[in-house]
Amino acid sequence: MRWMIAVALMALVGCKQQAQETATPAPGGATPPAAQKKLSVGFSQVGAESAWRTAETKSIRGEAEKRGVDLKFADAQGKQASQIQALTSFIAQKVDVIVLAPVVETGWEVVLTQAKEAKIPVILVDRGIKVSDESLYTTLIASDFVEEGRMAAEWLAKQTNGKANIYELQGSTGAAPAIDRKKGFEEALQKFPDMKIVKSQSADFTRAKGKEVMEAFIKSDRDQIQAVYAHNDDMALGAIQALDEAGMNPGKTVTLISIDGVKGAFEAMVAGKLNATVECNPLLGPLVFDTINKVRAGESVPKFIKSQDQLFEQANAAQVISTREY
Ligand code: GZL
Repeated sequence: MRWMIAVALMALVGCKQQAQETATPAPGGATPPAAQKKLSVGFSQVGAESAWRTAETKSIRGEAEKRGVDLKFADAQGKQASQIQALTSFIAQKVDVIVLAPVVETGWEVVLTQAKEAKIPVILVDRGIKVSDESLYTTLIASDFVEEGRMAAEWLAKQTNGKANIYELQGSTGAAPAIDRKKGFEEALQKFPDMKIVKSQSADFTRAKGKEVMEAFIKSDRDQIQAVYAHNDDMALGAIQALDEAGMNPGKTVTLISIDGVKGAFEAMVAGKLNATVECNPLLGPLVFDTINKVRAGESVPKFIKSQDQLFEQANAAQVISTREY
């Protein structure tokens, strides 16, 4: 009996010894590349609803490729349930980090608690969330949508000498950019009593819905429409199509301002049909992976890493369009 225990102990020591040998770094201290485990990141993306969104996806997937990251990508097609399913799967696969572009602000506590219990850091990109426990995510990398809304309102007030009937195309219901771009716009408009939002409706950040909602506005209020505020360029481009088809001269008799700064918006400004757009940078790939490296190295990162935004208008669109990366 004793000999069996001795044999078992020797085997145990042998395994430990053997384990130490494989973990012992090669000469020069570096772990052989083959033994280095690839960083694995689970990325849950909203969908592909706009040119901005596809530019963001391209930036994050391209940067992962460049850095040799094992990126597990899930397109939720605009459904929170699909995002929650994707995060649950990432947790089961024991990814090192989760990157989430949350389609809406609420309903994340359960799945993010599971990620926290699994000790998987969560990085939010481009949209924020509302949670009672802010430790459920490490940081948010995004633009300041309230500021974007304010910039749009200030510009429109100047452009229309503080007097306009405004028709608003809102983004997806419950999404942080839709909520905050509306909030910022309305806050700034308080200084201009003759700037009135006459009608406001969601067109879900898509070009098709933007055209549809604008057609309805034209049908009911044709002669009142003086300005359009769209929460993104895709909806503005749909509205321009509807205004053109109705013979209403977008960019001239109807002033339009939107947000994102995608190539299509610059083309519309050069064509004189869109008056201005507030850039919201989607090229977040490098910043996302630099932030992941900091988090994994144990460095502290701010709770909100803000992208800088800039307003572009027809006057400077022509000389800037060739420099646009998305
Ligand atoms: C903004 C992003 C918004 C864009 C839209 O960070 O969440 O969603 O403005 C996109 O184009 O659909």
